[in-house]
Amino acid sequence: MIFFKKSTILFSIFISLFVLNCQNKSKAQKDTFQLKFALEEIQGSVQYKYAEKFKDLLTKKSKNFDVKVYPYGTLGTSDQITELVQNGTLQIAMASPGHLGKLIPETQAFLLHFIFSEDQEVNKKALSEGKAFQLLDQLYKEKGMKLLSIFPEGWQVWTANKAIRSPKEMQGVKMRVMTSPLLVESYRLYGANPTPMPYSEVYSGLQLKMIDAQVNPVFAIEEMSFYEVNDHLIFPKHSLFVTSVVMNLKTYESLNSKQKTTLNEVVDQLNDYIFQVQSELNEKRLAKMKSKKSDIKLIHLSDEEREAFKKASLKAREKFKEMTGESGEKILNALLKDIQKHSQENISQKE
Ligand code: 6CS
Repeated sequence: MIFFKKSTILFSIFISLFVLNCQNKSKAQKDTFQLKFALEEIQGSVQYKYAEKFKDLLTKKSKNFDVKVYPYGTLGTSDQITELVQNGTLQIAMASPGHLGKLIPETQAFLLHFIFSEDQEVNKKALSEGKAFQLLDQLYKEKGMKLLSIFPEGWQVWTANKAIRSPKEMQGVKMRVMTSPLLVESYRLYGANPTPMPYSEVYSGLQLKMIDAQVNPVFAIEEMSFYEVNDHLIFPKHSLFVTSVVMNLKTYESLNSKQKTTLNEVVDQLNDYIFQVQSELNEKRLAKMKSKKSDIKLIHLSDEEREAFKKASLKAREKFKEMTGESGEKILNALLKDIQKHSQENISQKE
């Protein structure tokens, strides 16, 4: 069970910053780039496996880098971690649009429902190689961060204390969502009562019945034990969990061109690796949950059932445009175009 009190979080931030500061001094003397890499997820997660592999590949390729990984729970919430990257206390972090949308509203394009392909290979390509990535790079820079990568961590799945197969059954459900405002709008359109809160408060929120349901990929539902306090797992295939990897802009700019190339090569290499990892982890963790809780109820929505949610979700695209104006519209159009392009490529490759 995961449960962090606010005072515990503040205390661990204080301690961590103290430790980070001491490390900074000793590393500066050695003339090595000390990259402190903070995660929004705990040990063993998709983000953790990414960061460990990043560390392994980068430090093998170059003696200029030293990487220290800080899993979730050691430094603070997603918002706090992002702030620490912006101000240079940390050098690298995961920044998921589910929270980052408050700072860079355009990243909420990735939160829209029913825009991704059912073929995950297509989504992976559209996220990592697309025009949307290039457009977002500039927006991240304006917030003091270099966008290194965007990748999917799996389908979003609902856990709930009852079966939900239609917007009717979603009426009034207190659904915990991440803190980006578009998520609140999206679940309101389904008739739910969306409740934004940090990741660390979800387990106790479910346990104390402050919320009825939450949404996350399978691997996270298992490692955060949400299935212990919700007995229905509902697969609507309506949205993907997407994250971005960010670096403090000044740190990135202070690298020489060889160091930048090394870093970018590692990040490129990680795209295939992490895609494989998330796919395996989501599959294995589902089996693990089923074996630990044999009466867990799995519900896969039919095409017809998904269609009813899709219909209800369409207004969120207008909301997104209202929130982000022309720049958001450009990014959404680029993303949709890339998804379509890669879908067609994949279909013709299979023929
Ligand atoms: O639900 C959340 O807030 C979190 N879920 C995952 C899978 N990763 C990070 C994010 O903060």
